[in-house]
Amino acid sequence: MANQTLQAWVDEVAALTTPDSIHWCDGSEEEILQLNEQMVADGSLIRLDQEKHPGCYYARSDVNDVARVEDRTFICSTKEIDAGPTNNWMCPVEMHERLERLFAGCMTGRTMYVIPYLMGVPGSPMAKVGFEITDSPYVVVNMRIMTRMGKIALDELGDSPHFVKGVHSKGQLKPEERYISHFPDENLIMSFSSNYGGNALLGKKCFALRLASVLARDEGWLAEHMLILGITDPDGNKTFVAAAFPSACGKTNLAMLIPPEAYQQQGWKVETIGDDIAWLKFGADGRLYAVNPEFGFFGVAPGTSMSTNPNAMASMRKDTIFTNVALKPDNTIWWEGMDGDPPAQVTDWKGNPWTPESETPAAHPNSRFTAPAGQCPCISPEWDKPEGVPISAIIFGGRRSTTMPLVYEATSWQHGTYLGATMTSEKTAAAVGGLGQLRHDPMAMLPFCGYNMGDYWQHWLNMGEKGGDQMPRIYHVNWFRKGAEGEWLWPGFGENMHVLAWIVDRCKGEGEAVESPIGNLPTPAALHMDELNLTPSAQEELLCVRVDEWKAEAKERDAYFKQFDRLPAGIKEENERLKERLSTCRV
Ligand code: OXD
Ligand code: MN
Repeated sequence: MANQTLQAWVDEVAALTTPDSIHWCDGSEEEILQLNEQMVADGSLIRLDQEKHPGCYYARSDVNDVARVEDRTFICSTKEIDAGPTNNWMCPVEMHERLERLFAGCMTGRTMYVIPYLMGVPGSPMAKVGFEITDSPYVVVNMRIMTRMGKIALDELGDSPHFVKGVHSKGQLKPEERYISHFPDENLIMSFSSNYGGNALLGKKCFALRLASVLARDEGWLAEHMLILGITDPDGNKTFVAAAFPSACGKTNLAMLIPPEAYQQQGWKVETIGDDIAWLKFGADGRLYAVNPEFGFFGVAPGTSMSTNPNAMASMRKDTIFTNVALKPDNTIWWEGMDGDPPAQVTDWKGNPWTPESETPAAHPNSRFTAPAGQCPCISPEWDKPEGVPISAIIFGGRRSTTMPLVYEATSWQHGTYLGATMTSEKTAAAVGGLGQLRHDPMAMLPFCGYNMGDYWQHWLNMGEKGGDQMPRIYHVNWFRKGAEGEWLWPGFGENMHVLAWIVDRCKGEGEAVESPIGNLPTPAALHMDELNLTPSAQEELLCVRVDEWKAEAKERDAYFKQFDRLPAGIKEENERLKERLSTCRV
């Protein structure tokens, strides 16, 4: 082993955790086959029907370990103020002591796997190397799909001492021993007692968002919870867009959108670059470029079908791991919302018999597929360009039943940053607890920002200063507004193309808009609303800005902002301006 820093760290972790053996992962096909075999033999994986699902496996997690655990996730910066009011903080010395007690001897009787992986495209100035040490072979096979793993990362690292360290043990999966801890000053992640993707696949949320956001602040770039897509318009021009939505709000669906027939005929096309994370950096031309640092999709399964997202269904046609979905007697899989009628009988995600009469879901609402991104039929030819793609627009969105119109446009980068900072959404199953409650989720980064949220907003404002008029335009969308009877007003899915096309038009200096107190709204004609089967009242409601609702929203924002000691002046200013515009506006 040429890299002394790496070897010394691996030795240190092995001395603490005392595994029976150490396996350095090379990321080869044979290695993965052998690990899959081993897990099938010990019962932790089930091989699916290999004709219908070649190379695919099925896993069930512990019933108490099915989602990210935000109350057990910690940012252990030296000073508490640097974690800020939205993160759990613990003094790094104390957290190290606590974790050392838990990790001591935890791999006895187990193999310790050392996973070298790369986040980003090889040779890209944005690529970064990480190592995950784990005692979970399930983590290894998932990391092989989600990251560029093995020799490629070792080659990229060479003898550099700069890499992100991750130590993971599934421990005994006791919830009270669960800690997802980040040490930004040491470039270190330590995760104990969970085997769930977002807590255990350390390249994803822990590195590519929480630690990367800190690196991005220090190095002048952005690490964001954003999908990236390329939109080809009828002139054949491609516009690249990044979009941030809270977990389980349709990012994967939007990233793989198929335009409605009428749009396709005009020449519109959508391609995927990423579905969850974007790293954005200034290019030599001064524009903001984005790369998807991941290599796979870790998508929510329920609701995914040939009608809602055929591209996702095609992405998982082979070499995919399904976790916590339902298993059919013929060793194929099922989940709520899949095409066709529910099967007469399945085994549910807990391993119990299930029929359509059962009162609980067959698949856990946060059950997942882990699929190679390269298998997506609409993957963009630019998805692995080392320099990334130039971003023309950034979209923020939340799940809101009321108040938020279908789409509106910020009038400046500062105003757009304010739109991101004030994002709120109804909670989903991607994290434990509070389903359906409205919560603030700034830039969809609430669970993922590795430092003080006020400083993070300031960093966004600083990026805007630097980029000037080359910065992307910023939008806010809401696919989830409901009518008086609780019905969805907007059809969503492919029809979201109406909104994307307007955004592309705006980026080209076209597309009609009207001013409102909250920002610029499209006219119904600019959205081609008449091509949809919407009632006149739905049309109106979707683009309606109710001043009374917005005054209540602004009041609530005032209260929300009080917790931030480091609220940037630019955000405060936009909040005051909004209130002023609302107060002079006639209802
Ligand atoms: C995810 C999440 O898994 O945001 O992408 O929870
Ligand atoms: Mn996500």
